[in-house]
Parts: sequence; C-alpha cells; structure tokens
Amino acid sequence: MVAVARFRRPLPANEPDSTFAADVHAGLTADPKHLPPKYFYDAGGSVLFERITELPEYYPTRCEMKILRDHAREIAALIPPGAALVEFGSGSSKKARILLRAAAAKLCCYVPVDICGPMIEQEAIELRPDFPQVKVLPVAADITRDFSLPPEAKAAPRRVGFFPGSTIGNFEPHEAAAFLRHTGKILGPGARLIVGADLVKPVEVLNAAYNDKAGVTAKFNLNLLTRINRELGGNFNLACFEHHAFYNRERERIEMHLASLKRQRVKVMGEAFDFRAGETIHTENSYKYSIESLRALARGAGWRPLAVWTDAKSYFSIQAFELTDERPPRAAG
Ligand code: AVI
Repeated sequence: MVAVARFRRPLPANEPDSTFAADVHAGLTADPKHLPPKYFYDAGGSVLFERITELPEYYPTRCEMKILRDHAREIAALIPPGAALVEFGSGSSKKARILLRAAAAKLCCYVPVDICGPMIEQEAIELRPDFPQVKVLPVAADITRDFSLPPEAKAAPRRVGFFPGSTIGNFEPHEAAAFLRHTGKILGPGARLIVGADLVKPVEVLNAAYNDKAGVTAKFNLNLLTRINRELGGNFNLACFEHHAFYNRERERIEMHLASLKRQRVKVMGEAFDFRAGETIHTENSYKYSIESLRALARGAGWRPLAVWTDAKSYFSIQAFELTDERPPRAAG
C-alpha cells in the first residue's frame, strides 16, 4: 500500500489522464487562468494535505474532531436504529471512527464511499476488527456522480449521510447545492445528513490558516505544477511562481492562486502558455459558511435543519439535516 492510501483525498480526481489534460488545457487557456482543486491530491499532494491538517494555523481539522468527540453521543442520537451510515469521500475514515464508536450498536452497516478503491478496501480491513458488530461495505465511486449503495444499505430502514471536512466549501455554491440534492437522491426517503463546514471568522485567522509559517500550504499549491510537469510533460519552473492565499470578504471564501513572478512562457503537452508578471492561476476556493447560510443552501436542496454543533470559538460547525418529503400530496378520494 502506497503512502497516499492512508490519507484523505477530499475531492474525486481519479479520472482518466485525458480529463486532467483537458482540464489543464481549458484552465490555462481561460482568462483568468484557473485549475480545478481536485488535482491537488496526487500521492505527494495527499501527504502535504495531511501535514496541513496538523499545522498550528490550520484549525478546521482539530475543531471538527473536537466537535465530533464532544458531541458524539448527541450526533449518534440522531442516527435512527438499524440505519446505514454512508460517508461521502471517506478517505481514512478517521472522523467516522468517532461516530462508529458512539453509534455502532444501532448501525446496520457503514458504507465508506471514495473514488480510491484500494484505499477504502484497506481502511475497511482495519475497521472491521474494531467494530465487529457493524458491516463495513466500501463502495469505490465518484461521490459527485450517481452510484449504487450495497443491498444491505438499501434495505436498511433509513440511511444517514456523513460529509465531514468542509469539503463542501471547495465546491462553488451552485455545485454544493447540486451535491446536497444528489446526496438526497442517493440516500432516499427519510434520510439524514451530517455535514462539517468551516465558518466565517476573523480574517486574520483565515489568512493565517492558508499562509502557514512552515510553508506547507505553499508547497501543496505549487505541487499542482509539479504534477502537471510530471504527468503532462510541462516545464513549469516552480521558482518562478508564488503561493498567494487571501480571504475574499465579498464572496466569503479563501482564494488560492499561483502567481507568476515574471513574464514567462511555459509549455505543457507541447503547447505554449504565456504569463504576464503577476498573472495568477486560480487554484482553489474554500467557501466559509455561516450556520444560517449553510442552512439556506441545504433547505434549497431539499434538506430540513435538525441540529448544529460548534466549537467554543464558533470556528467550525457540524450540522444535521433531514430530507424533506418532496413527493406531491396525494389527491383526496
Ligand atoms: C479539503 N479542504 C476542505 C481544504 C480547505 O481548507 O479548503 C483544502 C485546503 N486548501 C488549503 N489548505 C487546505
């Protein structure tokens, strides 16, 4: 098992190379230039992301773990007896373990869903002896596309989705709404959903989290160029690009960019791409929600708010929702 197998890759990216090539071509010919954040998570990027989660400035992972630990029983109480727990983009299942400890006795099964099949198979092997009463049924799938749940999960009286990590913040708001609607379709009638989302907070805290002193986030961002060089025959000189991350107050999001330090021409797949001095490639948005704005998004996608938990500083939130019954009322008689 390679090192990446231990780590979480938050957004699906394990697509054929042609998609990567096409996305890079489209992003570098666009104005302004941009690249999809899902391509951060190759083996090296996944290791760097894991290091980010341990940085003193990067509060989200620590806050979310603490909320989960502090409120595990209350969160577990929202899981109906006999339910199937379905985690979207499960990776290492580190956070699900906290829920499993609190809810194992009443779960029929745990379904980790992730695009990286070998990783979740390995995680399943490690989870089974720790939770012998829960069937662990991994599904290798792109969480943003249609996939089928295992028969045991379909047969369960209800399904509960789990989407931690504020991965929802890396979607554009319209994509986040579409994703929430899609989870409702996958989970079916009576479903509940537990979502972890980073919250709006003082700008200095946000900027520090994405501009760590050790420079790990900068390496993570620049690794995208290394990946293009390796996989698409690019010749980006990493010394000629700089990591920029800042909070955009108007759009309530951290933006990450790679800024060209000079006027330069870069070749990728044999094609030339010109950069002005200071021109950037926009590589990631990380939207920050308020409790209310996430609720509004979820309501619009067919989910009714049930409960919310935050840490002492209200830096991070975990919210629970229930699928609303959208079937048209039956005509009387
Ligand atoms: C995975 N995702 C929630 C992280 C975030 O905070 O948006 C990715 C990340 N980008 C830079 N640091 C961490």
